[in-house]
Amino acid sequence: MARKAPAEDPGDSRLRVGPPKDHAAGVPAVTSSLRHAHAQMGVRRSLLTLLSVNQKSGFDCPGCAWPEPGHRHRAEFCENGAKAVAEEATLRRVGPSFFAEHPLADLAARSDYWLGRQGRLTHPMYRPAGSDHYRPVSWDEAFAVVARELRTLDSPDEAAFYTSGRASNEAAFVYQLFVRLLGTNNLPDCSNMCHESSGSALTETIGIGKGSVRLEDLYEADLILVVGQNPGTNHPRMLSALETAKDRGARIISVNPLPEAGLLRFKNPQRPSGVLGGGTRLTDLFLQIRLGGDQALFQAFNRMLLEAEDDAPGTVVDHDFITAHTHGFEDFADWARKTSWDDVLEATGLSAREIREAFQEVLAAEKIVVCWAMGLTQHRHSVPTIREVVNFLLLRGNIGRPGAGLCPVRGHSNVQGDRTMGIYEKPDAAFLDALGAEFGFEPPRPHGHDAVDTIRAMRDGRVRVFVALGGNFVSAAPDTDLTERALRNCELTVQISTKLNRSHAVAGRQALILPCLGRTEADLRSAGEQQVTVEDSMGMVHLSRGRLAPASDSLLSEVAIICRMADAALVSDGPPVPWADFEADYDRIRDRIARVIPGFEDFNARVRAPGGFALPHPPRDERRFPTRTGRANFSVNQLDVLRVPAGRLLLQTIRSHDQYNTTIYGLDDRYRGIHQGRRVLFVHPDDLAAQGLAEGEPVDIVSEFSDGVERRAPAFRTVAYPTPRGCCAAYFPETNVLVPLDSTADISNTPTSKSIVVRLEAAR
Ligand SMILES: Nc1nc2c(c(=O)[nH]1)N[C@H]1C(S)=C(S)[C@@H](COP(=O)(O)OP(=O)(O)OC[C@H]3O[C@@H](n4cnc5c(=O)[nH]c(N)nc54)[C@H](O)[C@@H]3O)O[C@H]1N2
Ligand SMILES: Nc1nc2c(c(=O)[nH]1)N[C@H]1C(S)=C(S)[C@@H](COP(=O)(O)OP(=O)(O)OC[C@H]3O[C@@H](n4cnc5c(=O)[nH]c(N)nc54)[C@H](O)[C@@H]3O)O[C@H]1N2
Ligand SMILES: [Mo]
Repeated sequence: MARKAPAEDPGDSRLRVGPPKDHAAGVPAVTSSLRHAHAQMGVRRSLLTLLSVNQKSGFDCPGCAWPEPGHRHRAEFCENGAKAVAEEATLRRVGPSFFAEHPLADLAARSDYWLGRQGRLTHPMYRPAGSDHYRPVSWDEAFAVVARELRTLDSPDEAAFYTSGRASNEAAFVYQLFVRLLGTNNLPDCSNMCHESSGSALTETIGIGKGSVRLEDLYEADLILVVGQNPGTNHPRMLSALETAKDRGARIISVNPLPEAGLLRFKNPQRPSGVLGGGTRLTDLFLQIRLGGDQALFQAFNRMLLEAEDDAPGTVVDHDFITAHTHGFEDFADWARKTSWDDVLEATGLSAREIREAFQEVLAAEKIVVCWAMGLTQHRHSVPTIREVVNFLLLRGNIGRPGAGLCPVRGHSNVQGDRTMGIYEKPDAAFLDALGAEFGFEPPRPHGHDAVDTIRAMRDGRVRVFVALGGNFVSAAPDTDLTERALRNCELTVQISTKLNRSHAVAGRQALILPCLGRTEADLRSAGEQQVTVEDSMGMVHLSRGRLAPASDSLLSEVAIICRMADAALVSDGPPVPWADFEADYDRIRDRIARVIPGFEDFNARVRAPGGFALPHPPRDERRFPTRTGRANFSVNQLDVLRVPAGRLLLQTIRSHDQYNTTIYGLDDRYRGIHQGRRVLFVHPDDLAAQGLAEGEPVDIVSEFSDGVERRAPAFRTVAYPTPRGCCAAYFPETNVLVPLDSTADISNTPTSKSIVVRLEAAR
């Protein structure tokens, strides 16, 4: 399968490649964010908008899920948060005349960058079967189309309802309620492609699929491992937290195939030393690991910890904790002692000296936090890798005490909250029982489809209606060509969106675009101005209130769209749900959440306290582990060493500094030295030489998988880069075409977007 590069994509003459940077942020970040904001919003609107990001009475930054510190700076936003805000608060508009001018085929040929730049969607639009254009429809007509198509299905399981992690708690709660009243658990979400491996591993081992630290724990840690994460770009506010931790004496080890700028050194523009001086050196030790080598690294640490304990009994391992709170230690320890050094060195690509040096840091630290993101979650063996991180922390009692713990750093600003609200294809019985009791119905029990299974089901005609609450499914999902065919095979696709994207262009036989308010906008309902709530990466729940005038008078809030859709689509003899009341006053929704979901008791009152409230986390709060054994579970994990055939490379697909997932803000990746181009492939210079390629030579990237299908991403320019031998990197979503649908992580079923076997061919 070959796929043409979109016409206005670069990979062309304008691309410039310079040396990568060794530090993040500082003054260039401030100027870059202001330039971007001014271009989208104008100067006055920029200042008003940016000053209310993450303030106690303002809106939650739609950027990432990093928590806000208790005491906030005047401007608690970062360069990339500012870009996320500008992207939504843009003054550009995509209205009916735009759709009259551009047939679907034209839109489908455009790049994500071009589509995103067209602006905010203003009107509900409908593409009737057989038409090559969207035309405006009324909201009532739109909901009637959804109702009609849902009713013609043979089973509610022929519909799937995707959620991207920006949806508020209130929207997510009414959405899953609607879907379950309809009779299915087909609730795939972006988590399936993101932190699902973390959720799977943590639920099994500690009993809750969420991280166990608060911001204060980072400040108090002796040692922080930042593994498989690029915070300088994706969680810039985390750099301030790491800086504070450093001020208080923490050591930091970064584990990453790439020397990411933000990890090495940080110039905080909110400090004089960050503006004028050299900033703070963040990383004390950088382990340049091979892709997928982390399981081996943590197994090696675990073996060394056990051996150090043998040498000096009672000094290394926390026996009291292990005895009182854990299960499976003996089996784990027997297995860990057998870890093969040869395998460790091969899998990690590190030297024994580097591993020993890191281990000295580990041994010297009483309180350890491990942070991670997509570098750990998007491999075949991601779940065992994260289990091994849990083993590592359990050994020394580093879970459930201050300054220590597990810190999976979430992506979308409310992805964690959406899961808490029941956006999950495998809901547990207790949740369904509570939901059914509250609303007087019997929720469906069989598990539904996750993201990958939804694509298979659409491809095979088993799912015929696809509804998306936000996101850009077609570009975010793996195996782009197959996913496009799957979506086009649907009878109806419905996108609830703020901005134009590829998922509007690659549509079912009928398609709807339902434009909604964004976080930054005032949400005026009949009971007055509404606020929504979100949960950050550390389980803090707080309010978010938009201030800006909506992008168009025709927009509805996500909550209103879902309530009206439910009201239109559900049969009238079902249990009575006051959809109109929910839509009028979100407090009514929160009252129900309070009765269904543990930890939300007295929700409306508590969330109005300054800063919101913390959800309970039994392992963190009381060292209670609600697992099947009632204890924290050590696990035994077969070591997976990713071996690649001769002449092949392992490709990871990553974010540039100028994108938010499938939203492309611009064509630069400043920290990695890339300007005005995205079709670049970062390769070790020796691998380039071994392949007989010159730096800068255009190549096709061809992925090889056991299904025998040849997947090709054409015309990438090679960049000699400090990545480990045998490992290369390129940006997503351009490379999603290479990720085979059936190449997923064991257990979590997450696409293996960080380890794809590829060969390079001189471009045709
Ligand atoms: N500005 C901005 N912010 C964002 C996003 C965005 O696109 N733009 N996306 C949001 C979302 S949804 C998410 S999930 C997060 C993503 O945040 P990240 O996970 O930081 O994002 P990626 O670009 O996928 O970077 C993965 C990092 O892991 C490293 N890595 C890859 N494979 C391995 C491995 O096998 N081992 C180790 N140790 N490291 C590895 C890569 O070199 C890279 O540094 O960011 C969120 N925040
Ligand atoms: N190859 C590869 N693929 C990946 C990844 C990778 O690292 N490599 N990362 C994966 C990860 S971690 C994730 S989370 C997914 C992301 O997958 P998604 O969440 O599906 O994708 P986004 O690009 O974040 O979605 C952007 C769109 O969301 C809409 N939007 C923005 N704000 C709002 C809002 O407030 N409300 C509504 N209703 N719509 C809104 C806009 O229309 C915008 O175009 O991609 C995954 N795909
Ligand atoms: Mo994500």
